Formats: sequence, C-alpha cells, structure tokens
Amino acid sequence: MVSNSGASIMSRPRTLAAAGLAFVASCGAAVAQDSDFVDLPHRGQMNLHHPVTEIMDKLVSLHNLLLVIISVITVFVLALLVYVMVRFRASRNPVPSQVTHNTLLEVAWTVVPIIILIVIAIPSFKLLYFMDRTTEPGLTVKITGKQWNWQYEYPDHKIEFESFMVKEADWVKLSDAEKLRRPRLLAVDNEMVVPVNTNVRFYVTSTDVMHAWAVPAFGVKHDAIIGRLNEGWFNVRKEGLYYGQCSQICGSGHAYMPIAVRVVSKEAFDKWVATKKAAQLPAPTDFARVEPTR
Ligand SMILES: [Cu+2]
Repeated sequence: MVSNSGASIMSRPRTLAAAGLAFVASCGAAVAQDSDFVDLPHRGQMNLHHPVTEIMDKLVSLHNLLLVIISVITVFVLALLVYVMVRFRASRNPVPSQVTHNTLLEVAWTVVPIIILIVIAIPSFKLLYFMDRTTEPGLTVKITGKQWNWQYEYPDHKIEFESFMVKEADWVKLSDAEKLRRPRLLAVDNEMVVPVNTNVRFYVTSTDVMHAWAVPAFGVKHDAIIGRLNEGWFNVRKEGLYYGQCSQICGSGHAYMPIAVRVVSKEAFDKWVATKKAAQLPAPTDFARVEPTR
C-alpha cells in the first residue's frame, strides 16, 4: 500500500496542450480531498491485498485455512515418498513385496480425503452464499464491460458515464506526486465513486466480449458476460482510491481497461452525485416516460 498524505490529486493544466489532462483531472475534483489513501502494489509485496471489506476478510481466512491444509498434505505426501524410496529401495529388497491390497489402508485413504473436503466445503459454501448478494443495498451500480473500457450507471441517481484509462500522452503530463497516486496503466479519467460503509450492490454485464470486473482489495471478481447480469456486492470500510483490472482475457485492449474505485464519505458522495448530475446533459433516457404507440 502506498499512501501519499497531502499529495494533491489534481494537477493544474499550464498550457493549452494540457486541455485533455484538465478534463481527466476534473473528473475526481468534487471528491478529491476526501481521502489520501491509495491501494497500490509495491515492490516486495507478498500475500494477498490488505482487505477493506468483510468479503475479503473472509476470503483471507479461507485462504489461510486452505494453506494450512495443503501444506500438511504436501509434507505428508513428501514424507511418504521419502519413506517408500528408502525403506523399499531395490538394494534392501531384492525380492519385491507381492502385497496388493490392504483393506484398512484403502478405507483410510478414501475416508480421510472425504473428511478433508467436507472441512473445506463448509466454510467455502458459507462464503459463496455470503458473497452472492446483499439483502439491504444502499446503492446500486450497473457496470458494463466494453472493448475496452468500463461504463458505470447509477440507476437510483440517473447517472451514467464511461471510464477510460488515461492515455500515455496525458499521463506523462501529471505531476510526480500525482503519478504515484494514479499510476500508468491504472489511472482512469472517470473513477467509480461509492460511499464508505454502505452496501454497494453491483450488476455486471458486457456489450461485446467477456470481461471481468475485479477489485482485489474488495475481494470482488465478477465476469461480465454478454446478455447476462451478474450480481455482487461490497461494503468498504476505508475511504480511499482502489484499483483493479479486467480479469478476463478479452482481447487486444485487455491490459488497457483498468478499474478505479474512489470510496468517499457519504456527504462527499452526495456532493459528487449533485456535481455529476449537473454536469450530465442530456439526462439518460427515462424509458418509463415513453408513451406506447397505438
Ligand atoms: Cu476486458
């Protein structure tokens, strides 16, 4: 994790040539001051992302349980192999053993794996159902994968916008502090903005090829499939800027459709909604108002 406290998120364009950058910079302006925390990878980092949702907490716990189980199994199998290689080596056993069956052993190596699988299945299924959906959504966002960018819709607020990766030519114009917070290939022009400590329900779909919307710190990774709506949710407890990437190899632009989610206080979110709505003209089509033709 990298945190640059005090670093200004927005950089001022100095020349006309930076007009494109100004547009990029304006996109998070309404909520820029809310949190300086940025969830980023850094050199030498090990293990999973630092969790900021209950889902990721539980994923980490399951991962740790599985790591213990798999380590014990690996060491046990290795010990058996070493024992067999030494104990039954050709020089010590010129006449090989003719034993082919051992009922007790066969029952044991069938029953023990079953018990291990049940031990894994119980927390795994519990977690799957926990991750599946939320009964009390505080906000709903529809996420659409495209070749190659993301589109975010907030149906409750009638907000809709596209999110593109910041192009190299614009990115090099950012200040050094800004580059740390908005790294190359991860920075986007329009971040998805959600309030902190709120159940965010999201639907994921695609318009062209399969993508996957994934933010590791949230423990969320959902396939975006054409003609289908996949549902998920998260509730982030820490304000900040979180990055993810498309996690389904979708084509030539796969590496260039990053995901940036800015988690802000509820007040800042309301402010962002108002700013976004004011800036968004024309408003998205309200299909409910269309009169049927007779
Ligand atoms: Cu993709």
